[in-house]
Amino acid sequence: MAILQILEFPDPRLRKIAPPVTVFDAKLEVLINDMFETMYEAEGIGLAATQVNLHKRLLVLDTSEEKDSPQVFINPTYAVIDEELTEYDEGCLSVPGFYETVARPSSIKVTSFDKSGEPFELVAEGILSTCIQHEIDHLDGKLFVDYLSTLKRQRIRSKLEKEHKKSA
Ligand code: QAP
Ligand code: CO
Repeated sequence: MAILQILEFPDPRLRKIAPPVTVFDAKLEVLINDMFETMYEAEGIGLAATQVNLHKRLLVLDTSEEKDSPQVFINPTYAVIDEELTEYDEGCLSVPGFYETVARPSSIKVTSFDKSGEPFELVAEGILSTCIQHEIDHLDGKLFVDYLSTLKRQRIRSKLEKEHKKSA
């Protein structure tokens, strides 16, 4: 297993749109395991392949308290079940140190493939719904900061750019 490097905002590679996974093989399984290791080590609840500079429609998450419920989604899509919005204080491993409230549909029906290429569906609510929407956004080159005001986003951008200069 390996810890992968996580891209940070405003890295332009976070803006790439990921194409679907077409091959379900042992290499994919290695990538999934590396993504879980990277996510758990960084104390995240979700990680999209885009964030580790792998441009494939693949994401991993674990929203459980005990960190014992890994879930993999390949080529996921969703339909909004309930137009009602829920607000969560969202963070992102690619925007370290910043949390802001984002409103998203409360309830979604997700259609996806598992790591063997088998299709599955699930209805997600609460933090799971928010997390899946946040991670699918990554696959489309979107970040939670895009939902904030320009002022807030620019502030986060310049603070992170300063951090990046310091550590460069
Ligand atoms: C997305 O985010 C999410 O700033 C996943 O210093 C977050 O795992 C969906 C993290 C909240 C719904 C609600 C962020 C770790 C992890 C940081 C994450 C940090 C360390 C973020
Ligand atoms: Co994120």
